[in-house]
Amino acid sequence: MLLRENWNDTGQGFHPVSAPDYLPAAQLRELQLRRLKAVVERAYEHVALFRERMNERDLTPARIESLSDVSRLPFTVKTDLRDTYPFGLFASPMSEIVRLHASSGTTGKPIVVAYTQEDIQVWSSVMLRTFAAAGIHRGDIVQNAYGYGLFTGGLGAHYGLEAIGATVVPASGGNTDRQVMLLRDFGVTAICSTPSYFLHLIERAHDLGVDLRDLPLRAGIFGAEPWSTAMRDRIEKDSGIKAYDIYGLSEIIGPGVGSECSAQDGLHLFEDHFYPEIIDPATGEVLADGEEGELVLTTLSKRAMPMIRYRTRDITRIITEPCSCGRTIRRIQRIGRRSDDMFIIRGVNVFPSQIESALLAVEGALPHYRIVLKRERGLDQIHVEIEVGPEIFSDKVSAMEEMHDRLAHSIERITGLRVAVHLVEPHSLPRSEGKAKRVWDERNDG
Ligand code: DLL
Repeated sequence: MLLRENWNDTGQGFHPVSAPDYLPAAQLRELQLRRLKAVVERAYEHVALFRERMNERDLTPARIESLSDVSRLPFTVKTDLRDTYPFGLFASPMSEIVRLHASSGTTGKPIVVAYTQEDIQVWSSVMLRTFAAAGIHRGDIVQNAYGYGLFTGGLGAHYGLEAIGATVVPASGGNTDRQVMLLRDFGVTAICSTPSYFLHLIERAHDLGVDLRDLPLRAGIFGAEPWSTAMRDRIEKDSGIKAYDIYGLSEIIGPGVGSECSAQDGLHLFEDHFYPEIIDPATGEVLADGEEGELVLTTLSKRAMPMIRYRTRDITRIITEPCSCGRTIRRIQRIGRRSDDMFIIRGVNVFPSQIESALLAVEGALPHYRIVLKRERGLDQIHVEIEVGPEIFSDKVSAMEEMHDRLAHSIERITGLRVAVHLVEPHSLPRSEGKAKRVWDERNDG
């Protein structure tokens, strides 16, 4: 199959060499331009919404002559997918579409995404490259605890793992006690899940008398939600594994847009398939490499559903410095926040990730928290509930007070805001099996 030709025997079993990760820049740009022209033509020909927007701008595909011409193309946004629900942005006839996925989001109709046979091959190959970057190879036994189903995580990871030749345990999300049993009994060496679900697994394993540090488990491939570096440190310390960040979104392909390598210092973007730009989210203006802004992606090879200049809402920056791993594809900084998850409290902009970092900077705070926004006497207030270890609860009131003050100060230092901190007992907050819900906005509840 297509993927085999990327493999070379490195002497340590079969390792995919993933040639596109190491393309010289000029060759990569040439490939991107060729693919860009083709995808713009395809979208123009088959997707009415895109054609109309091009026509409004007096643009034709022939006017795209260089990579920088991307910035002349119209943006695509999430509501475009909702407005054309379910199949309005498809560029292939149903007879060529072999898979549909959907992402529910928080309100209204889901967004639907489609794949042809070729799209599935590209997806498998970028997931193969993802796993290769995290050091996964033949002989690894990988428990895939991303949800199988309409969510792209489960099947996306599954195909990549099979392509690399690892043994997949398709556990899907949930049924945590059984997950712990499989991890232990099957000698699992790597796991895929959301970082928040893995935290739950660590905790449940501990309750069941299993210390993950004693198992052969050595790597986790975690994504689908923001997680701070403080959270990564906790995960690595409590489980003894290396925790790699992977990024992606349904609209673009699912997981497999970018991933960390052994350097764990930014995520390599699979630029040969996804063309990145960083824009100012307020003005839409393209920013220079290195500047922080909203990530905009153009799919260069997607057939069933090409996405032109899709506004991800994810905030990051492009890292242009070469990576110590030798890959030439560029990196993006880990995504800590989205332009739409910010809340404004008494005039101050706050991101949930800032609160997470502040909390986890305090020793004794457990990585289980939630942020509740309330309106009290006409003023917005942030309440933070956080679990703390049993030793703090069983101790004297003074230990609780001291902990409370340290957490409140840490948040104030980072956000500039005084917030109401509530210490709660271990296990008292809801656990997630997929993406964690961190913020509960109760400002409009009565
Ligand atoms: O979450 C695809 C995925 C599955 C990625 C498994 C990684 C692993 P969606 O459900 O469409 O797709 O959600 C996409 O999740 O725009 C980000 O806001 C967020 N997200 C995904 N990965 C990360 C990450 C999948 N590593 C949305 N860090 C994206 C931060 C992430 N946020």
